[in-house]
Amino acid sequence: MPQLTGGEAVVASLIANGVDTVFGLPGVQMDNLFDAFYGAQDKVRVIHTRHEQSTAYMAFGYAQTSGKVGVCVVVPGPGLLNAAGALSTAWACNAPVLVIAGQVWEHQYDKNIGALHEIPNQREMIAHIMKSATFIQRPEDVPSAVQEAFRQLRGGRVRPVEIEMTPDMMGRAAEMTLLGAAEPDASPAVDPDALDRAARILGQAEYPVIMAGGGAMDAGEPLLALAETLQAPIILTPSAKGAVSDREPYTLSLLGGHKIWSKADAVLAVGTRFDRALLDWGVEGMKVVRIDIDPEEFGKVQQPDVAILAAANDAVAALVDAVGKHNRARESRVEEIAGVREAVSDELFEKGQVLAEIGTVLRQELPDDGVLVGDITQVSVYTDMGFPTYYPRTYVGAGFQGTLGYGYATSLGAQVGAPGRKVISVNGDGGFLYTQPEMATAKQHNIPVVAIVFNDGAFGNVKGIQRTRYGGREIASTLENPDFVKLADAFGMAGYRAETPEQLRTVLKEALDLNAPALIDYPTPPMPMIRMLSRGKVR
Ligand SMILES: Cc1ncc(C[n+]2csc(CCOP(=O)(O)OP(=O)(O)O)c2C)c(N)n1
Ligand SMILES: [Mg+2]
Repeated sequence: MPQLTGGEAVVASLIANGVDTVFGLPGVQMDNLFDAFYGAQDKVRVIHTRHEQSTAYMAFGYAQTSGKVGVCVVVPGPGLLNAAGALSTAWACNAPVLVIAGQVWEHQYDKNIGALHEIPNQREMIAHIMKSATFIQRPEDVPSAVQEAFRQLRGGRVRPVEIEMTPDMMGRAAEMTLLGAAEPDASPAVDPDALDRAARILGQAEYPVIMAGGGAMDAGEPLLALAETLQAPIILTPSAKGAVSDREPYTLSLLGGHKIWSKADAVLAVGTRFDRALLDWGVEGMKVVRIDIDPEEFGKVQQPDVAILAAANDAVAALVDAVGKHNRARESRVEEIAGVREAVSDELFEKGQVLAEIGTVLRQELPDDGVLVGDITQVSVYTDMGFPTYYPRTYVGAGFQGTLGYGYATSLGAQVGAPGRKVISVNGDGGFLYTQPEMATAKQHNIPVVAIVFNDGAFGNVKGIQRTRYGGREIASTLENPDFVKLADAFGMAGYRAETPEQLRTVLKEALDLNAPALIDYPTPPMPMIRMLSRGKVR
């Protein structure tokens, strides 16, 4: 049996699970672990950031574009807390992020004596936004603990997972048996009775629609086949963008979905919390079929008529077969859906012309397999509804967490997870400064993201609300910004300025061609506010 330190065992177990990149920020309690990474540099790339939030954002972005587990490493206490906003974002997006946190020394553990970086009940505190959080007590427990973490990260409803360890245990050697890669649990079998009831509802419906969320990201093929069979539009939430290509004639954004909702008499909701429809649009009188891997989702707001507990791909594929015998004769809805899509783009253009023009430039300049990471800014509100997406995992958002400032660091991880492809990071001037110091990380690790900062000198969303709903009583929403082009220069990257969509096109082309990190400052008057366009009761 080999003798390994706890730290070496962590590294060996990560490698056994196919990890070749981690995002971390060291400190004294992590020195034994980082020393183990030192010895494995030919197998694992360690990308260090300037703030712990960015280790977790990068792990999140990496997971979102690669579909693999993103790993981050942080010191205990403030390090882990610094990462918590990012981890809550990974939680919201069901992203497989493994966070490896330190602890205080063993003789200090759980004593609440004010040891360096000590916070009471660290494990319990972070557990609320983790699928599991585990204190690993002995070096020899590492292989099984890491394997269990990966089992959880690869099956069922995916959520971030935490493991933590004292520095003593990372440094102590013990005899142990290393384990192979974790096998995910088998997905639950599709219940034939539920399947038949669902097929009957959908097949008999006059106007069935499909709504897909992030849980349907890998179910694109059967979703499209089902849409064709039922002539049903597929409403893709922002988290599902790319699951089915927008080149297919059946996809609709939330705004398109909102427009057709009153006509629908049955809905199949796949891998989505479905809150927009249940709480906001209304589903009275509509038959509801839900597919989810998490049984707790079904009854949260309203009991569905049929609930199918299964992986999205399995259940939708089974439905494609099962619907046949119940299905009505159907005329093509393709033309009607095309009309809705046109009405959506007309409305978006009318309500937010400059956003639509910018969105068009972004789509035309970003290759089809390129990745757009949009922070919480007006341009992203537009792209959520109006940015055609062609491949899974090419459009990254913050999910229900709406985490301002998640974008830039996330885009760097997204780029590491999608090497050789183009990545554009869309930011407001407010959100960008959250993780702006990671320009140093982009430069040091040569991560060629092109960041655009839409610079309206404001927390524009907040200011707009203060203007329209609070009688112009503006407070805490005006921003005095650095010169972003000079900032790019200071970090040793190319900086550009554009003030119109056409200027943006010119400099974006140039920046994307550099294959090096770059920043584009886009000074702008207040942007149109289109946030509410897909909201409101329909029935
Ligand atoms: C963590 C977090 N803090 C605060 C907010 C509230 N918030 C939403 S948008 C916004 C302003 C964003 O400003 P900016 O990034 O400049 O984008 P703009 O609206 O100006 O386009 C704020 C403060 C949030 N969503 N998340
Ligand atoms: Mg702004």
